[in-house]
Amino acid sequence: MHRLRTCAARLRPLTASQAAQTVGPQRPITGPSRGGTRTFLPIRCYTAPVASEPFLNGTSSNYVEEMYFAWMEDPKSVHKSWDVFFRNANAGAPPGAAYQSPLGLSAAPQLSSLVGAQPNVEKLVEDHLAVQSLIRAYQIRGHHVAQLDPLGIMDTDLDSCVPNDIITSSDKLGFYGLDESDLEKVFRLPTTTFIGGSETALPLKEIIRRLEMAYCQHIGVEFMFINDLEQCQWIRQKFEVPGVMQFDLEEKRTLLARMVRSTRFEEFLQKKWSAEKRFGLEGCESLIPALKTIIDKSSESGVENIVMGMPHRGRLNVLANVIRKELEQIFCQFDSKLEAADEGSGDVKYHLGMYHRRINRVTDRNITLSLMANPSHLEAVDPVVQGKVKAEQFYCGDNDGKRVMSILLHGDAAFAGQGVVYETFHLSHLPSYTTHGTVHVVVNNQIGFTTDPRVARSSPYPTDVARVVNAPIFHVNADDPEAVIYVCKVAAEWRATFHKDVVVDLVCYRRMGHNEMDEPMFTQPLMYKQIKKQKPVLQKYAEKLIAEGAVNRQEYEEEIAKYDKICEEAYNRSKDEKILHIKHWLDSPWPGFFTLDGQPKAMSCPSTGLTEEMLNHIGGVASSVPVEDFTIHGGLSRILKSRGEMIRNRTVDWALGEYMAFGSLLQEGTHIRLSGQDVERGTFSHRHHVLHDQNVDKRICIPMNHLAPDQAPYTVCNSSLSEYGVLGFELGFAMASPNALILWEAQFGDFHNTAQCIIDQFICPGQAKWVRQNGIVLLLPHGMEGMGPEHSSARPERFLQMCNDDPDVMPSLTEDFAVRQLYDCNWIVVNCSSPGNYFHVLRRQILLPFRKPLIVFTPKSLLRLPEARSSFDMMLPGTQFQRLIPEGGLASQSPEEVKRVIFCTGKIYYELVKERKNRGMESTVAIARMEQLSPFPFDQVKAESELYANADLVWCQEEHKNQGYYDYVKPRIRTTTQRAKPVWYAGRGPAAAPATGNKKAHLMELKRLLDNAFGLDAFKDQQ
Ligand SMILES: Cc1ncc(C[n+]2csc(CCOP(=O)(O)OP(=O)(O)O)c2C)c(N)n1
Repeated sequence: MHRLRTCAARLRPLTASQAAQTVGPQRPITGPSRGGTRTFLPIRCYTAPVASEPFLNGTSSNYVEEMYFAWMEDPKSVHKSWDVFFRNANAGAPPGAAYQSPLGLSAAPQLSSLVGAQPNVEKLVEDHLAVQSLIRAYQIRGHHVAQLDPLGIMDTDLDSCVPNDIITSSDKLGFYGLDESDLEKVFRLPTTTFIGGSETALPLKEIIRRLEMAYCQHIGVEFMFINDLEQCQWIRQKFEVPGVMQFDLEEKRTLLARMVRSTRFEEFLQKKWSAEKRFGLEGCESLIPALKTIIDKSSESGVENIVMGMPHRGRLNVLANVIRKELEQIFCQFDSKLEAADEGSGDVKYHLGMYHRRINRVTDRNITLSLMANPSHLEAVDPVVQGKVKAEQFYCGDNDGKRVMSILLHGDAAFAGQGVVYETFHLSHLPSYTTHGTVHVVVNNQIGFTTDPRVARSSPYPTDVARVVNAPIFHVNADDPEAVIYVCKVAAEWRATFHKDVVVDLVCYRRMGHNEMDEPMFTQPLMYKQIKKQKPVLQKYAEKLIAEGAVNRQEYEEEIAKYDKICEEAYNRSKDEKILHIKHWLDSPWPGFFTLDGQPKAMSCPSTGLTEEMLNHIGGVASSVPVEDFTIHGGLSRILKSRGEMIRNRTVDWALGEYMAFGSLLQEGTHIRLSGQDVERGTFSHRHHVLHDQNVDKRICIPMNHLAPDQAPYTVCNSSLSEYGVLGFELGFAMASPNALILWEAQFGDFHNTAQCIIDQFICPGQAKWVRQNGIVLLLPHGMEGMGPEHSSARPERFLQMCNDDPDVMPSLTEDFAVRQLYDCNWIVVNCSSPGNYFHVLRRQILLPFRKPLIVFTPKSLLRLPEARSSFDMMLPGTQFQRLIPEGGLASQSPEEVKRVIFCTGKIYYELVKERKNRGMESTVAIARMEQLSPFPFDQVKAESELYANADLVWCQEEHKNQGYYDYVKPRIRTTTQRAKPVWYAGRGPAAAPATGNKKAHLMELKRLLDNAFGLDAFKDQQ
């Protein structure tokens, strides 16, 4: 009921004749429309001065409403002057004429004639509501009829229906109970529109025309789903205020020059290398000025560092004309005879990244632009960019994203199809993951390779995914460069104002097919017939400016000749390039970390041990609550108490081992960030890095941040339930600085497979492809504990299969072998059997003079196994990570008596030790733990197997034979022994699933594998 209350003075329409006197030039109500039916003719001119009541304004409207409703109930209940006013208004008095001075002050005779006109208040209310609804309809659905497709053949929203409530012909006024006779009537405008400019009332015809102008031309604005009034008002203002999209001469000329560069760059490449794939930008040339506008505007609002991620389309153009990579560096990439100066595979030219710091010419301010290298996997780079941006913000203290921001580019098919887009959007508002707004730009060429949108997505627009985070979406016809630039300005301002994501959907076409070698007529014949007829956008825009007199033809031609000359000269210089330096394409340099030649400063690793004092100090923090008046849960008190006891006994369990590593690194100045699902407490309730006050909501304490006043900060954050997005994010975070330990923990190790793309495309081959190192740590809970096929295996076989060390070549065992093989490897894979060794490997990750990804299979039952504790002695100065822990018991004292050496890794070690004891075989069977699986500890395996000359060699694992480590270790152990002995297998048989779901079967399998491991005759048949 209340919603319908409205101010009478606003309702009152002018009569047609009155309106005619006050309103500007008459316009035709309908004009040519798309398909002959859809829209009015746009006319960019706004003049409609209308008088208003002197005492009515936004602030008085509530009061007037009250008066009006009171008057309706009882005219005598209000002052006489209001009575007269409302009578006059209802009788059709125009705005400005309904008010009369109170009776007695002026004569009243003329009033009676108006009052006598019999008010029809109901109709008044209805008409007003109708106009309000109509305005709202354009705001909500105007984009459905906007002319977005430059080709004019597609419905960008995949729906050719015209909404009933958009007035595309005068007969549709009936939907609102209005008709043509109402068109000239003047209506007060609600506060939720800005189409009036400085005017508060307009004739209906003008209202519709202005709504047409704002919402149904070359820009389609989708924003009314945003549930924040201020933000909706902001957008309305940006698009509705008459004349808001005006460009001055200088802007037009700059825009033309940018269009020239964008267009001629592609033409130059096409001319020189017509048989090369480059994924050109033809059909969306306005992308370049679009990006430059976003950058200019953002620089204007204080942004100093922009990290970009983008797919193949137009990438070279962006490198050349947005980031300003030297053209010769780009052109020489086309020369296949160039020799690579760097190790590794390198990558194709349209995947490489880039980092550049320069002066922004528009703002005269410094700006750093980087484009992240990315794999072919579309959208995979999105979360990586966000992580990098978050890190850059974090390290420069940019807490609200005012100095560092991201721009993400997308293809329409990929934006709609790839789930990681959604996962990335969902990070955008989370406190530990937000980058305070990203500008997304979609190159919507209305096709994905050969597939039409109608069979590629179910959502109307490719951009609908952005609606989940209330991001406004600006669709724009990319053949209208001024419209493109305008929405880009608004997008950058939106980001600077609200620090939220925003999407610019550049609706364009693809002139050349998927790439330059492709024949698009096979699959989209009609579309491409139209494309062949389509005048290039540069030509269209140049003709428009020439017609307007903004430039003349000669100036335009000179601009083209100038850029062509730049390209030609760079091309000549590029012929002198003999060597291809992938390092020149580095997106994240780490100044000071390497020597000037890019080499590690040393080829050694200091001891990773700590003083007893330090261990005690960190242990003290780990077992206490370092703030006053903080009530923790009783169960947690017991945990902290038992931690205290362990510290007094000079031992650590898994959680304390981790605490010691983190705590010491923090005190040494290394920032640590641990992210993943439920990491704050730990999935297995062992970590408890965040304490929660039991009496005060959301009051927390992170003891790790109370170690020392000058320590580095510790970030521990529960993530959204995403692996692909969050792992990508952390990888990006780890790219920003080598002086931080960034860890991502999977809830259970097997869940890493939903982040496989990040692992396969970035983590494993990142350095080989893009010469950039990364020290990210993956913590993957792993272990066969009778929990069924899920949650058991972190799939070690997959990580090991992707290690680059040669199984068949025995490396030369130099003094620095251990560190050198770390330097040469693509990643490090470990499965620690003790918290002490876990402690060392974490610390080694930072103390090494280079960075490699570290994959850690972490335990579950070992977290609480008393045998799996480590003494302080294992962690004191001089101690270090043990790649292999040799047999240290009875067997090692008389090695010649030993009949078998069992090599194993991880948790099975404890089962083997128990079984050996039960069988009384301590002097006949040696057990060696391989803690670092890759790079393979050739030297130590050699030493251990040579020590037991009379023993056979067994690899024992609890995983199935086609899984786990066997296929990786077997050929390498054979290589260390020069294939003198077989490597027997004791473990589960091959299987499709990682584990049985039946607990009894699980235990049977375990018994069988232990029987094999200790049955000295078990492999007789296989000899
Ligand atoms: C994850 C992924 N799946 C498939 C492909 C193969 N592929 C390369 S480009 C392309 C079409 C992409 O279409 P769109 O996102 O609209 O970008 P456009 O090429 O049209 O610019 C496909 C399917 C890929 N690169 N990545």
